Amino acid sequence: MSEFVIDYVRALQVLDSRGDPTVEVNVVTKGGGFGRGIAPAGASRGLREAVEVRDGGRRFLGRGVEKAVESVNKYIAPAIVGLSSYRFRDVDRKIVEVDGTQNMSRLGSNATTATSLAVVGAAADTAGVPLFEFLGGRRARVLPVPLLNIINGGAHAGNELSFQEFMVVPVSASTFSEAIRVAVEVYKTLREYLKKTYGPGSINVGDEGGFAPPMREAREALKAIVVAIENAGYRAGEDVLLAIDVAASQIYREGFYAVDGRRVSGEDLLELYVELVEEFPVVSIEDPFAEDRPEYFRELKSRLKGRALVIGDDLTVTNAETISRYLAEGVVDGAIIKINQVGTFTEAERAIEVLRGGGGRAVVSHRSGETEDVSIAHIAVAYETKLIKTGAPARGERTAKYNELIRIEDYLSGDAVYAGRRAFK
Ligand code: 2PG
Ligand code: MG
Repeated sequence: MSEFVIDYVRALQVLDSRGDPTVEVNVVTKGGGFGRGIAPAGASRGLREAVEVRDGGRRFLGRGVEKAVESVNKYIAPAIVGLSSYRFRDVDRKIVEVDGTQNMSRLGSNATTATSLAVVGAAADTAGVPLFEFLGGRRARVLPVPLLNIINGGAHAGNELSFQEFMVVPVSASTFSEAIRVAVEVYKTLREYLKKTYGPGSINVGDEGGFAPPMREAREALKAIVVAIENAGYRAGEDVLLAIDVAASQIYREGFYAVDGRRVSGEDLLELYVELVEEFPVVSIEDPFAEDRPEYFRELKSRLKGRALVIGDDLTVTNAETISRYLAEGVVDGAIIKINQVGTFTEAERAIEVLRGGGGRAVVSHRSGETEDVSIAHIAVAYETKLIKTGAPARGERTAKYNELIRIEDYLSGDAVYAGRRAFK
C-alpha cells in the first residue's frame, strides 16, 4: 500500500467559469498516481457555508486566491505529504485540524476543497480505477437523473426573474446519454421559441448556461419550458419534469420576498408554490424560503404531500448535523450536496450518508462558478444519489460533468442503469 503515500502536493491559481481566480491542487502519490482538484465558487451562498479566502486589494479586483494557494503549499502540503491517500478520510481530518476553525476560514474552503478532491482523485488513480468505482466499488452502476438549468435568473443572470433556476428533468429515457439528448433537444427548441417570442437578445445565457430571457415572472418561464418540451416532441410531466431553485435567501429582506416585481410574504409565496405545483409538473423546489425560516419549508412540505420534493441548499449547507435535524423534523425531503460548502470530501460524504440513512434525497451539485473538475459526476454514481444538478447542456464547465457521466455509462457498458423515474419514487 506504500504506493498510495502522498509524495507531492502543489497548488496554483487558475480561473473558474466566471473568470474569477480559483485554487487548483495537484497531488502525486509514490506509486505515480495523479489527482487534481479545482475549487468551484458560488454566487448565492448560504450564511453558514464554509468560507473561501480571497485576497482583496486591486489584483483581480480583489478576487485573487494567492493566499489560499499559499495556505496549501505552506501549511497543508507539509502536513499531508507522507500520509496515505488510500485513507483519504484521515487526510481530510488532518486538513480540518490544520485549519483549526469550524468553517475553514483560516485556510479557506477553496484551499481545502481543492486539496481534498485532489487527494481522493490521486488515490483512485493509484488504484487504477475510475473515482466512482474507487469510492462505490463494483456495485456502483446507477447513473443519476440530471436536473438541467435551462432558464437562469436571480444572481446568475442579468434579467428580471427572481427565481434563480428553472430546470428540466428528463426521466423517461432509458439511458443517461439518451436523457442528455432529450435535454439538448428541449434546450435547443427553447432557444428557438425564445428567439421568436422575445427577440435575439433573449438567447444570451447566464452563469450556468441557461438562457436569461427578459421575462418578468416565474410562470412565464415555466410556460416557455413546457412549450419547448412539447415542441420538441415530448410530454411535459411524463418524459420531462420540471424543477426550481428559488435561492430565496437572495430575495429576502425584512420579512418579505421580492418576487417578480412584487413584495410578498412567506405565506403568499407558499401559496404561489402550491399553485405552481398544481399548474406545472414541478417535482422539486429548492430553497423556497430564506435560510433562517425552516418553519416555512416544513409547512410547504406538509402542504405538498410529496407531490414535489422540498430541497435545502443555503438552508442545509451540506452540513450533516443540520441535514439530520431538518430531515427528522420534516423540514426537507432532501438536500443539495456541494463539497465547498463544507470544505472537504469527507464531510460531504457524511452529509450524503445522513440523507441515505434518513430516507432523504441527496442532489449532488455544481456551483455557478465552475471548472473542468468532474469529481461530482463520480460522486453521484459512487453513492447512487440518483440526482445531479450541473447546469444547462451547454458551456464547457457544465458539459464536462455530463460528458463524464456519458463516459462512465460507456465504461459500465451493459451494467449501467439509468435512475430515470425511480429517482422520484
Ligand atoms: C445553487 C447554486 C448552483 P451558487 O444555488 O444551487 O446552482 O448556485 O453556486 O451560485 O450557490
Ligand atoms: Mg441552490
